[in-house]
Amino acid sequence: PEPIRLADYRPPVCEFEEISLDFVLDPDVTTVTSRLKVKTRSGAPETLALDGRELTLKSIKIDDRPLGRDEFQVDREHLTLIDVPSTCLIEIVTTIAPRLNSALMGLYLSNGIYCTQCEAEGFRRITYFLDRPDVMTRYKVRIEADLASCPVLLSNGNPVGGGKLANGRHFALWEDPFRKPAYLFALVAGDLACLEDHHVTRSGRRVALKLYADSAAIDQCAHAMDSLKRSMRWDEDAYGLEYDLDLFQIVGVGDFNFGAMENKGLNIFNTSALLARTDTSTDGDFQQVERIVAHEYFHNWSGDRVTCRDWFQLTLKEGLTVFRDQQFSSDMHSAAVKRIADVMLLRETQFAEDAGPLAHPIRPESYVEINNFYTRTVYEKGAEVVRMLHTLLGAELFRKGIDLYFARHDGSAVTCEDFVQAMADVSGRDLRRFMRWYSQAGTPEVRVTREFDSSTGSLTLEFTQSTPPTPGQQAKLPLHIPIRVGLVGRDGQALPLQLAGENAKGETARVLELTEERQSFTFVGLDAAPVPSILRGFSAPVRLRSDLTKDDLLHLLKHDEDAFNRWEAAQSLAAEAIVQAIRMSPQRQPVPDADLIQAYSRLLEGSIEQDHAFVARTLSLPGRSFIAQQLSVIDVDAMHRVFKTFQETIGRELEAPLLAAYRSMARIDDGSTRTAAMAARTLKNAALAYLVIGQPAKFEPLAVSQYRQSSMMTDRLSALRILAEIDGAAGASLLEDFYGRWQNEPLVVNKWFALQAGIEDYKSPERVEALMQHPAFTLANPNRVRALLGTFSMANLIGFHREDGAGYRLLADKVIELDSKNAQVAARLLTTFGRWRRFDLHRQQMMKSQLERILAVPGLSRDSYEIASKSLG
Ligand code: B3K
Ligand code: ZN
Repeated sequence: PEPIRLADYRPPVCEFEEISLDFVLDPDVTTVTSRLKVKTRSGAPETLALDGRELTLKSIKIDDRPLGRDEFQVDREHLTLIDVPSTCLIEIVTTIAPRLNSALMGLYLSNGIYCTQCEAEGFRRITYFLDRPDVMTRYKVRIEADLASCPVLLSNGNPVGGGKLANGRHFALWEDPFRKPAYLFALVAGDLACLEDHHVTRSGRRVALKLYADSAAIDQCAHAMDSLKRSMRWDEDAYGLEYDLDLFQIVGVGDFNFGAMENKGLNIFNTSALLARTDTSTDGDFQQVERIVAHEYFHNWSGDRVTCRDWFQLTLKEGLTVFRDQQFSSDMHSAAVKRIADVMLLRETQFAEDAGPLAHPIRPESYVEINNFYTRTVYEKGAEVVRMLHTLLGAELFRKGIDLYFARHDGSAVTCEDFVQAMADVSGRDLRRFMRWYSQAGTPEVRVTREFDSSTGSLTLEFTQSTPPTPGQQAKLPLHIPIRVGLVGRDGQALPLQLAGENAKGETARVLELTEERQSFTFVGLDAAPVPSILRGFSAPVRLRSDLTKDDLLHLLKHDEDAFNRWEAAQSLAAEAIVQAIRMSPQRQPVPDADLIQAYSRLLEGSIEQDHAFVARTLSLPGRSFIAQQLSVIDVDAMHRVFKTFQETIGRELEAPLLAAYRSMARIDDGSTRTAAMAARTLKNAALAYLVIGQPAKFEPLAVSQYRQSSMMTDRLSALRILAEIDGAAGASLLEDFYGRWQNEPLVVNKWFALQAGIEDYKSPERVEALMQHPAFTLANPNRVRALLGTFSMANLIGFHREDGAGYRLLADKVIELDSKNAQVAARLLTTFGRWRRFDLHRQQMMKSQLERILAVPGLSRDSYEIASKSLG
């Protein structure tokens, strides 16, 4: 397959002023009639190549005249019409088979519910069309289906009619007044229950809110509804953006490739991103639902009203919308904890992506399959790039920039340049160098050293930046990097920051701007050498190497007014100790050093922090992937040993404060999902895990009683996970108990699969193999596949990477089996193999040969081909 290139972008040859779509729904033969009002851009007749895949063409008419066989051509991907008049009406009739659609793109069936997924290129599986985001059209839709099996018929926009037909059929008419690209089209039909509410906008308009789900799940929709109402209010308050239709609908379906989709006025959600109830969902699920509901809602402006010119610009809508949902969550809960969670995710996943064979800039320059580019880089690094603009301009100018962006481009399909230009125009700043963030891949490394001159009372910070080469990009240029800094005095005070040559302003935090390879900044007016606090709030997505000593870090952990950097200090201390222990293992018993343990103990005693989720985060060891990135060769066995010993030691040595924290958090926890109660549970369960790992025999009963007594999924699952991990007496029987209780709740069954797939031991390949034989396992449901195979391959280091290659074979077998059914999910699973060069030669060889085996599969999808070939390249 040939790559598609950004440089080859050409505007479409024609516009569609309007489309009317008529669906006659049937599982095996759905008839789609499309009427397109065409206007060529040249004003002259043009040849028109419409996109289409797996469609059965029934007839074509232009201005009511049926076309003869020699007036069009059809191949696997296009319907080409020759000499289309400059204005005309094209009518195309096709049929499709939703029941057979296992790719879950286009129109498919999920548990008897018809639903659509059109982003990125699913609309072409519904009808022939110019399926590209810069073709925006007004939609009129008619849906006809069986009344009994499909009482609910939905599409975008407003309902404008409907009624009963003969033979137990009925129909509905929908019209969307907003022009939109085809990827935002949606249709849903089925037997769905509805939860209704409403929102009154700031300007006083009443918007009806409807959430649809299976009747068995409708009692799990209240949290999503509440999240939606808060999102609508927040977007009005924070950005002055109001919803623009009288109706907003969300539908949850069980089979979905992604989290959710922002179709205009009719979002379609994976049930895993919509349903939440405290007995079936964890606190993490509650936060995830809130975040995704907000994200999709925010897309109504950043995505739907202003969309992308082409798919290379994907980060234009995704980076901005992720940034907006981060701000929202940060306002709803603890800002520090939210930032920490986001940075952890970025470093563990995006940094790894940026350091591997699949590295790409947030705006890629070419792709084989666009679905492979819904990545951590486009989303999360993209959000960091927007955040840097916010940091460089400040909140006020940033908001002005957003206002200008929406005012200028409302109703159109634009590029990343258009976004940055709005920011440049409101601020008068030169952002040309900043644009390199859009084209340059790889994680920049920023080094900083310091020199204190006691004779002049000045501290000089010397920065250098460099970005390592990535595939296809050897040489890198310097970037525009905002570095937020502060100085912490010897007594723990925040010192005023005065740069040489400036007047004193008294501020204790400020942003330094790196634009060159090497730059230094001198702070004056200092009595004694302070400890610099650099990259506060993680003000840029870079790897920071500083010359801070262990004492400096302990000082920051105690005193830094920036909560993120307090956490970061603890992480650095732990990471350093872990990496050292891995390097010397197995000759010596790895132990965390006494200072770290003492710092943890101080934190637990609660004298420093009142935010319990922050304490839990700060007490947690860094993620496996973050540590792995610091090793030249990933030694999974040594990593496992070291992490385990560290946890055991902390659990044993801090028994008393951990137990005290456990008890006091249990008292604060009122079983609600208020931020404070969730925070208490986070710390409670972190303490429980340490205690049980530290002394399994002694604390197993505590975990068992938590499992038995709590009615909250968060508590149950935490206890069960730790019990299964220590493999004691209770684990196996409680796993059975858990399944017995929840076997009819698909989302809970996913947790049951994921929990077992994630137990790190050497028996896991066999355990996962056996779980695949379980009657509840199916390759047809992406959530289940991700729960079992995704967790096993991404989160079970020693099991997946077992020396005999059993884990690799298992994954490759399933990727191959899945590829012909659902290539998107197969390709996603395959990305783990992309890390093969990071392991020892023996494992490299084994992973590489699985990649080669996959690549040799006849008829392999474009999706998997691209990932496998780039991974080997
Ligand atoms: N825009 C969708 C992603 C669709 C994925 C297509 N492969 C969800 C989101 O980011 O909001
Ligand atoms: Zn999005």
